[in-house]
Amino acid sequence: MIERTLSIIKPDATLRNITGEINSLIEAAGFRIIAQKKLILTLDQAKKFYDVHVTKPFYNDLCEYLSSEPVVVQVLEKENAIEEYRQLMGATNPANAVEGTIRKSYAISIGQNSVHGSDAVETAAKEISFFFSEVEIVG
Ligand code: DAT
Ligand code: MG
Repeated sequence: MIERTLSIIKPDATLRNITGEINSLIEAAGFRIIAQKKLILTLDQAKKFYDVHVTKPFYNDLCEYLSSEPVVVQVLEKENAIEEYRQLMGATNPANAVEGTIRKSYAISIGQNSVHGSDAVETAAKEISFFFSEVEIVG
């Protein structure tokens, strides 16, 4: 089934000017980037986006990090996009990421791990609508 997933190229990657390199990996893996924009999140927006992690000890650091510098948010479309993008991203901790994944290639640490991807159909729909209206998505 053709799916859509929400991807974020995080501050560590935008700061190092590797958005294009990451987009090349995304496109080479067969995803279509059907919406994309660069923005700086407010702390409140980052907290809302990551509210599922509110009880975690790393929540405050995570939200401050995500709102510290520009991010590129994008909608990716592909067969089985949600699971396949998780595979292309690699493990949350780059020390555990498989060769050839985005996080293995680019992540600095478990926190500064270069990319976000939705983890389920419901969260993908919620996260896409957090950033994009229907007219901004060109599938
Ligand atoms: P993922 O981004 O792979 O979906 P997650 O949803 O469990 O991982 O966590 C969201 C982000 O929070 C993750 O990309 C980086 C940060 N994070 C997760 N676990 C962490 C930890 N143990 N220490 C510091 N930051 C962590
Ligand atoms: Mg997650």
